[in-house]
Amino acid sequence: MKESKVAIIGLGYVGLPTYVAIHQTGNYHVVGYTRNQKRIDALYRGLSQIDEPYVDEYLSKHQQELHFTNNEKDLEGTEIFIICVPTPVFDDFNPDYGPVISATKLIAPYIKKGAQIVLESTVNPGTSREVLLPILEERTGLKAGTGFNIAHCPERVNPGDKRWNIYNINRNIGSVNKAQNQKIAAFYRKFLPDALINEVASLEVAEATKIVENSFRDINIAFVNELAQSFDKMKIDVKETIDAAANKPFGFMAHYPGCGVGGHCIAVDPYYLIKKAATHGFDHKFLKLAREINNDMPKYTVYKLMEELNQVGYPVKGTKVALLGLSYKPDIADLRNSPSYEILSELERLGADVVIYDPFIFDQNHGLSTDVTIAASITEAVKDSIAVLIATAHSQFTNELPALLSSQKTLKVVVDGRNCLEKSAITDIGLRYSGIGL
Ligand code: SAJ
Repeated sequence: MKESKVAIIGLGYVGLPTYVAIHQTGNYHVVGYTRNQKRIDALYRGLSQIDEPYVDEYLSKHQQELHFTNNEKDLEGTEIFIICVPTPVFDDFNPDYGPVISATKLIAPYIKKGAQIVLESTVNPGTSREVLLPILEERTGLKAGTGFNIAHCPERVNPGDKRWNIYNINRNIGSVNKAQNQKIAAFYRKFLPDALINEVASLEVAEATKIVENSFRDINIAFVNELAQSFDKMKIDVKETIDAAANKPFGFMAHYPGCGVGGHCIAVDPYYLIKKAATHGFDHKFLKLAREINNDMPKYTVYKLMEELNQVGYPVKGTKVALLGLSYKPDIADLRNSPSYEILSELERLGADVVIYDPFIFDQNHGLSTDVTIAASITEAVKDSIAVLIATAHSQFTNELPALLSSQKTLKVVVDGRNCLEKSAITDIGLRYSGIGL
């Protein structure tokens, strides 16, 4: 006899590993809800569409026991709801809680006394209490804390990471009160190692933790991005400097400069804190400055290209440039907030003749304008190019480019937006090389 019925709302890179982890205990009837019927069909065929091979393997092996649906009636009888939907930002960088609010309204009719509602999506401190709680109390007629619990357990999934996953990443969890938090923490310890689950004092501490850890990363990246610009002028190798500083056994954590900060976490989360603190009269000047520095890196990278082309007598206008890499991080197909798009629009603004290649972007829905040339191979992309601009440190680029570029007759310049090639390997074949701070 299965124990509680658990519903996972949202079946992306957070919801699916959570679904699998709970399902594989064999103790719960787990329902995975997504509105997208195509996604449901793919999941039943063992295609997770997230970069976690073990998930696809599990889905394929347990096809008969899975339950994915877009019929909300299937949520009937659920005792534990886990919301794992996206929390993007609008163009003005205000958080977009649309998906979270829709998910909350979806589950409300199925919440019975004693239910647990866990929000794993990244939100501003205060959102669970100020946004979710009123909706649920009003629509259920129950009181949070006694009728049901709201918990926040921020996700820490790192897309494509081969080492860190849901089974070995620590988790913080906070609720409307301590007794309820102990209950939901006990549930998490049923499908994750006990030691990973840390109960914190409140919803707000749990929400703030995630924003703080990602803002920490953003400001550290901004620090080395600013350093790279300063060291470019002083002709000091910033990568070598950071690597040397990193041999200090305490008090230093290496981050590296690049052509920009992409993704759905680091590039986005600081804005949550900036916006929330502003409503309480505090101005996060430092976080805002870090975001500005990181957002300027695509333009700085194109400026480096202009400088290098200038040295070989080529204007950007009309010059063929191979833009290598669309994904925001290496060896995965994830375009969200990728700096490559800013680099492309700056190159187009300057009139460059751009050809793009990314080994992970096969299908056509990459959001590029139809008149952009997309090469089918790296060889096709660099052929007849005067300049190559690397925007993503895909393994294929670091493995193949030095040899490939040595045979290119027209090539003059390599701008390495991820400092992923050895400078000498490029200059030794007679090409100009510019990195970010190298
Ligand atoms: N980046 C730099 N320099 C760095 C590190 C990253 O320019 O030193 C750039 C990357 O190129 C990328 C962006 O920042 O465009 C984000 O890179 P990321 O490695 O932080 O990757 P994300 O966005 O997938 O971040 C996730 C986060 N995980 C969660 O939110 C659960 C983040 O907290 C992790 O620290 C990060 O993975 C990680 O360490 O890989």
